[in-house]
Amino acid sequence: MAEQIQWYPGHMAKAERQIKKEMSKADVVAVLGDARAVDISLNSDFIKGLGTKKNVVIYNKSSLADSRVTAAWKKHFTAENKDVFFSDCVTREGIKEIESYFGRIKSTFKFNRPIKVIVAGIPNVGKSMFINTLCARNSAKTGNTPGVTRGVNWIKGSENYYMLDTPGVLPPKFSTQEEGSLLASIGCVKEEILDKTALAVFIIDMVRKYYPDNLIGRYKIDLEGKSDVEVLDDICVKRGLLLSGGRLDYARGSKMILDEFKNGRMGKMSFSFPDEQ
Ligand SMILES: Nc1nc2c(ncn2[C@@H]2O[C@H](COP(=O)(O)OP(=O)(O)O)[C@@H](O)[C@H]2O)c(=O)[nH]1
Ligand SMILES: [Mg+2]
Repeated sequence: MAEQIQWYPGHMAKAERQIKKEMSKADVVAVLGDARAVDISLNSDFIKGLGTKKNVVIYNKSSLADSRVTAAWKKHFTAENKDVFFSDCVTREGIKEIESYFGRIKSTFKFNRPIKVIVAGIPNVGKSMFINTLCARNSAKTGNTPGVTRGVNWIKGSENYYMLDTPGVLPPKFSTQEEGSLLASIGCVKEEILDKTALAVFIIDMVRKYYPDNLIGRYKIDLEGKSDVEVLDDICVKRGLLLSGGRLDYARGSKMILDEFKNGRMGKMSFSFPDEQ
C-alpha cells in the first residue's frame, strides 16, 4: 500500500495501561486472534509482556477460515504442545472444548473459586462476542469496527470462571506492510483512517493469489491477463457501481469489497499458513 496506515491512536496506549492494571487481578489471559490470520493476528509484544502469567491462545471466527488450513495449524500446535484453540461464536464451533478447558485449568489453581479470565487481543477478533457466548448473556458490547469496547466489568460465566472484556490493542508497529494490510482487511483497523481503494486492490491481489475461484465465482468475472485494478473495474461494472457519465464508482466498489471480505462473503479463506513440515 502506498499510504502508511495509522494504527496506534492515543486511546490504544490508554487501553494498554488499563489492561495491564486489570491483568494483575486475572488468573488466566485468553488472547484472541483471527483464524484467518493465525500468528499475524496476535499482538506478540503484548504476549511477551505477560511474563509467567498463564495464557491460552484462541483463534476465533473459524467459520470464516479455510478448514484445511485450520486443520494444518491444529496439527502444528499439537506437535508444539501448545494450548491453542479455534472457535466460532456464530456456529459455536470449539466453544464447549474451551469451556471444559477452563474447568480443567481451574483445578490446577490452589484456591477454590472461579478463575478470572481476562480476554485480550487486537480489535474486532470477537472478544466481546466470545465473552457473550461463554457467559450466555449480552453484557459485552460488540460491533464490527475496532474500538467498541470500554470500561471494566467482570462477568460470571459458570461456576468455573469469570471473564473480563478489554479494548482491542494493536502492536505499535506491524512486522510488514502486508501484515498490516491483512489485519486492516479483516477489520482490525478503524475504517475511517484507511485508503479503501488501496485496500480493496490489496484484497483482490491476495484473494486471486490463494483463492482465485472465490473471486471468479462471487463476481462472475474473468481474471486472465488482468491487473488488480482492472479486476476492481470489472467488479464495479458487474455490480452496476457507476457514477454520472459512466465513470466507475471506486468509493462504493472498494467499500463493498472490504465489507464482503471482512464478513466472509467471498467464502472461507485463510491467509497465514504453517511452515511445511
Ligand atoms: N462469523 C463470525 N463473526 C464473529 C465472530 N465473533 C465475532 N464476530 C463478529 O465480529 C465483529 C466484532 O466482534 P466483537 O465481539 O465486537 O469484537 P471485539 O472488537 O474483539 O470485541 C462483530 O460484527 C461480530 O458479530 C465469530 O466467531 N464468527
Ligand atoms: Mg469488544
